[in-house]
Amino acid sequence: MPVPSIPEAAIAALSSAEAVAAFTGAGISAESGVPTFRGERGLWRTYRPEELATPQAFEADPRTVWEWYTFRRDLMAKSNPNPGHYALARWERHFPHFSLVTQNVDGLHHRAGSQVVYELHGNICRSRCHWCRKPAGDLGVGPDGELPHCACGGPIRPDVVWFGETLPARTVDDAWKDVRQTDVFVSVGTSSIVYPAAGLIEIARSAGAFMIEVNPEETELSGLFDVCLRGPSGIILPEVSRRLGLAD
Ligand code: BV8
Ligand code: ZN
Repeated sequence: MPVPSIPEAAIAALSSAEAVAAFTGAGISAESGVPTFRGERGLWRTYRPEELATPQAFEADPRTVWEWYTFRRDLMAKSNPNPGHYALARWERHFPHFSLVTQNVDGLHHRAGSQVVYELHGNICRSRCHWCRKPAGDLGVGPDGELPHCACGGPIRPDVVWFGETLPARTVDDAWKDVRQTDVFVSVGTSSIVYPAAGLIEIARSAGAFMIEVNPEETELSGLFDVCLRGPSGIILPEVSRRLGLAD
């Protein structure tokens, strides 16, 4: 695939930036083989979000919800970070202040070497009690199919944020504070549909950041960006690194 051209304005903004914030969605993991949520071969095509990624769905049918998460955990265990993840891990070491805010639950940013990752929607590899929130390692469905339970009697679930659930307060505070102060905001691989996460785009814009979107397609909020880099992040982000003189 030919490397799309990167406008000089984007390189100039990043070259002079003290603080850069990257905001990622499922699209950055697409080239790792992790299906996106809403795309052509998206995860939701097989299931509807209301059916599975909600506390009501879990309370009504924990086995089906666990089957979906076990399927996704197995998928993610077989997936590896791609050049897009590695580029952002490199940016963390390069920029004086760098923040990585992700909607993804696949843990691929950590596996690519990013040290500080704000996981707004949790992490699918971790589990916790649905009642007392006690962490439960990476517990899942037992070998003979028994569903895991906490000592308090509560059902154990994946440690992700479901629709209708609030995001982790401390992570939100830290991420929102960084985005308010960033010089450049780079949104990568998100359809900008899910809130409050997508609200970060408007926050960065109104804080005066230079706005860059990396996505092969237009999104609901593309109009808020100064530069839209239309292509796969696994190609575009390493090209931006090259233009910034960041050897791999
Ligand atoms: C909340 C974890 C306050 C689980 C996820 C009714 C009641 C309550 C709330 C709501 C409600 N109605 C609406 C809401 C708000 C709701 C919401 O936003 N709904 C949407 C659907 C409209 N939000 C919430 O519920 C949030 N909580 O509001 O709490 C509250 C509390 C109580 C009562 C009232 C309010 C919680 C939202 C978190 C949900 N959890 N994930 C799990 O993973 O199983 S969301 C899920 O969507 C993932 O985290 C995912 O990351 C996220 C966003 O999707 P994207 O990442 O953007 O992925 P998508 O597939 O959409 O797009 C991929 C993009 O990549 C595309 O643009 C594509 O073009 C691009 N792409 C493809 N290939 C590439 C690429 N880009 C670059 N390179 C490539 N190669
Ligand atoms: Zn418990």
